[in-house]
Amino acid sequence: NTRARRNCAFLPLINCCMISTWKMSLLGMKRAAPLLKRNVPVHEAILMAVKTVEDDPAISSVGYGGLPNLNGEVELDAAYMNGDTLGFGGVMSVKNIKNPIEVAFDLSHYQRNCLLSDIGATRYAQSKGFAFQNMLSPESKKRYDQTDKMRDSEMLEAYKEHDTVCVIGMDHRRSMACGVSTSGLFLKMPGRVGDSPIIGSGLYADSEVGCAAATGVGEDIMKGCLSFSIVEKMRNGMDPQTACETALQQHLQRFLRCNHSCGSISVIAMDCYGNAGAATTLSAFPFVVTDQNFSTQLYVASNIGGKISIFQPDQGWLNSYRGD
Ligand code: SD4
Repeated sequence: NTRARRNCAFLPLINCCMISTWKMSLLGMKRAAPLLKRNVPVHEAILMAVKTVEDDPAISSVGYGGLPNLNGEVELDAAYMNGDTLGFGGVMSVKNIKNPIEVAFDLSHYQRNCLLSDIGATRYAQSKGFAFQNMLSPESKKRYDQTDKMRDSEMLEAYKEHDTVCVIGMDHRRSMACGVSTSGLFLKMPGRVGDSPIIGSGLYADSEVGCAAATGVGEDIMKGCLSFSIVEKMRNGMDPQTACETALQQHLQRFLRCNHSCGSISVIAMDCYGNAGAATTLSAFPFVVTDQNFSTQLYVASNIGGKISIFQPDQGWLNSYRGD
């Protein structure tokens, strides 16, 4: 394909089959890669990667042990989008569902009632036999107890450089999909919903074009429908790296024009040729890529003075990294 070949020359990330947000997704991606190698459908790989993060008590922003809301409860958002059918499912503000991504995936098979919140989502998950558990780990309770709750709610930021896990994948049939899961912003107001389960904001998937996903301050991501914006740029011929950078840049400039300060935002994307891209407002946004040889590597996107660079971190960089 000429378009794919022409673009590849400019891209640092080519021939990919999965891309995910944050260093915390590395183990899940390493578990998912052999599944894709065995030609399983893409959803199995995505669920494996996201569930690994949800289940890890050491990861403090997704699933078990997630960041509590203002009431000290872990309240989770998750979503899944099927790029072949445009099927979308999501759960918002759910408590005690062990793997919200599984419920979101299940809901993505329906044409109606596919985005459920709070009690309705919980009853649905119970009726379908999904696993439940108390998602507040001793560590997340300790973090909550030790934090001053009187902070200005208008100033809430993404938590210490890691938050939502977003996984984009493409299988051997070139079917694409995306799954995301998060506990959202630390000390958020109960019932607050971020970008993650909002189609077009936290994620978008179209196997004819590509997928994109976002992490960061959800209220600010939603104002630009950033994931859809990136996919539309790819639909119009942009490679994923340029699409990520352009969408983010345009969004930041729009914020500037109305004097609205913007919280941190990072985005990833992959087109239907296996080219990938990432952009961020941070000086370091680690992300993970699995290539078509099923080798999984950590990369870093860095924004210095508005210019994005992408590199593979060496041991020295990893030793000094204080994020996830
Ligand atoms: C939210 N976007 O709920 C999520 C949180 C996140 O880095 O990704 N923070 O707003």
